[in-house]
Amino acid sequence: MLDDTIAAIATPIGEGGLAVIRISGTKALGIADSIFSPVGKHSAKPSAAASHTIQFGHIARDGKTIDEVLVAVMRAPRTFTREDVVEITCHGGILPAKMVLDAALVAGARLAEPGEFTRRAFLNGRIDLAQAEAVADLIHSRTELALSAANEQLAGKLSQRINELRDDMLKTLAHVEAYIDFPEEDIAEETKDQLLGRLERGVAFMDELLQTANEGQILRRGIRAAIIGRPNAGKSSLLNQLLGHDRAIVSPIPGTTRDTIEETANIRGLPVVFIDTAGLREARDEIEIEGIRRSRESLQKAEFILHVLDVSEPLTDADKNYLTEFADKKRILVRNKIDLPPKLNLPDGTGQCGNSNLPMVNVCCISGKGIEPLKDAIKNLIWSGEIKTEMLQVMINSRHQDALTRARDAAMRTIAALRSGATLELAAMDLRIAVNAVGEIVGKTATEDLLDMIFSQFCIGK
Ligand SMILES: Nc1nc2c(ncn2[C@@H]2O[C@H](COP(=O)(O)OP(=O)(O)OP(=O)(O)O)[C@@H](O)[C@H]2O)c(=O)[nH]1
Ligand SMILES: [Mg+2]
Repeated sequence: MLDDTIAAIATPIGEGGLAVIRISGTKALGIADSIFSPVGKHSAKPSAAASHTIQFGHIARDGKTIDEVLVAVMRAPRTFTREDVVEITCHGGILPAKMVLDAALVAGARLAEPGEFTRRAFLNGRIDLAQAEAVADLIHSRTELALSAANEQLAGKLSQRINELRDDMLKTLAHVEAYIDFPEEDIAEETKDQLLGRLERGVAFMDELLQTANEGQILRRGIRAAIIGRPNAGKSSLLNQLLGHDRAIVSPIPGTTRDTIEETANIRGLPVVFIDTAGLREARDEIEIEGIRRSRESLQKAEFILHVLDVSEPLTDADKNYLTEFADKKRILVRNKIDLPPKLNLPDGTGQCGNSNLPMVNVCCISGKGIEPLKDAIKNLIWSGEIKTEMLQVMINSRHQDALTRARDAAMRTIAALRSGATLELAAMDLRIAVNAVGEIVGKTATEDLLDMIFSQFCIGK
């Protein structure tokens, strides 16, 4: 498959200033030659151009000019895919980009699959699998913090630590296997202690990495928070305050929000998807019934809840129901409308959740008072402790988590086997499983299926 030359539009489909068509493979320069005519004495045919230069000219098909373009010529191996790469920058707009791509396809390129450029970068050894995943994370990152974590991973910070771990385990494995090859020699107590020590350090390191999984997930996927409360409590006003712009309609009429509204906000660097819901109450019509059904559905999916209470009104049955119904969810009580005379008396123990106090924040969604402390409370609820840079360097994803969990289990079995004096073959077998599982993270051991799964999540042209 690496023998053919692939092409795709690398920029989003739509109207824009510029669009880029990317071609990679052994025939990239030849294909570019056949569709591109240089203009002016400073431009050359791609095959005659020096590497890493830009040529100006026209793309033509059947003798007719399609567009005026710039062609970047990059020769292997100093390219993203390590193959010859040509990037044609044409005018943005669906038609010019599509026609330039078509010209390249007619000239012999094949349409690239999603993520195929990055897949080639991996197969040709330019980046490992964890770095390839970081490319996708980078593209999808929604906050600067997520972006910086993706950059650390792309730079190979996680890969380096994983490779060290794997090398260390391989050394131990070689040691154990040496004893298997010379069965007349008994493994000395001292050597055994050394091996056990090394394995235990490995497991401790895996535990450290595994602890970043939750935060890694939050940074990549975001975390879902439902805003709930009775009609008119100020849920939509709160959403708007958290987003920093007027997204949802706010009105003094109870039952304003009927459909659920989802928007991502940047909370202290963390992407949080807030879901504004219809206030749960006895529905008056069909639309409201559907709105309330959707609200309940998003409540199920939410990872935590902002419960908005109107302090200018006495507690109602609806409020009480909320307090009991969602008692098992992580939540923050938001006491809204503190600019008005207070009439709300919370029943004893309202702020309690099990043995701990629920975070409670006073806000005014008209002036924005209390919103910053609320953001702090949200950050503290979903991310324990400070956001440390060292942690960002090794933020694992769920695939890494799965591989590390298997590696850890196998390493623990190896430790148990060595301790109990079981056969060394058994210890070696489990240790090999552990080494392979760790290797999956960087792609040292990767099946076709795994690669398909990872690269299919990319967009075409990446
Ligand atoms: N005085 C005061 N009024 C507020 C405050 N926050 C919201 N309001 C008002 O309360 C009313 C209801 O606000 P919304 O944000 O629409 O309330 P909601 O909870 O989304 O209501 P529904 O969508 O109907 O369930 C509006 O008139 C807001 O202007 C506040 O902090 N102080
Ligand atoms: Mg509303």
